[in-house]
Amino acid sequence: MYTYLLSMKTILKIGLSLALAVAFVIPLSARTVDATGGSGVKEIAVSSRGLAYDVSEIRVNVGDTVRVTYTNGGGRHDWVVDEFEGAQTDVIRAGQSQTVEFVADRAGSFEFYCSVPGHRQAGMFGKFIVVE
Ligand SMILES: [Cu+2]
Repeated sequence: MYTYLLSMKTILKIGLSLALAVAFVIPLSARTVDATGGSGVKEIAVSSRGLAYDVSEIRVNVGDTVRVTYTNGGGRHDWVVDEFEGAQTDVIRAGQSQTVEFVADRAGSFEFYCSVPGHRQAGMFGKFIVVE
């Protein structure tokens, strides 16, 4: 019985450790935003913490009007996709957000990134995929 209780305690400890690990990992792991369903303007929220966006991949349909609101969680950053006119925020400060709107007028796999020197190289980028 004593051994059983001990092992239950150990199991609970391991469980708690795992739960904590998951709690720490989830907010840091970036998500995919699939906006290929539905119609109308595709509203997409992107934020960042440190040198990482909270979104690793955005998917829209060719011809979609895309409205990206970027919220800066710390530091000085922007959000840019070179291939689409208007897909660029200003470099904004911590706590600020800015919305840009553009038309995803060609299909392909592109990259969104932060244009502050060194940030893209440090991992501040993601995929912007326009589906035919
Ligand atoms: Cu940056």
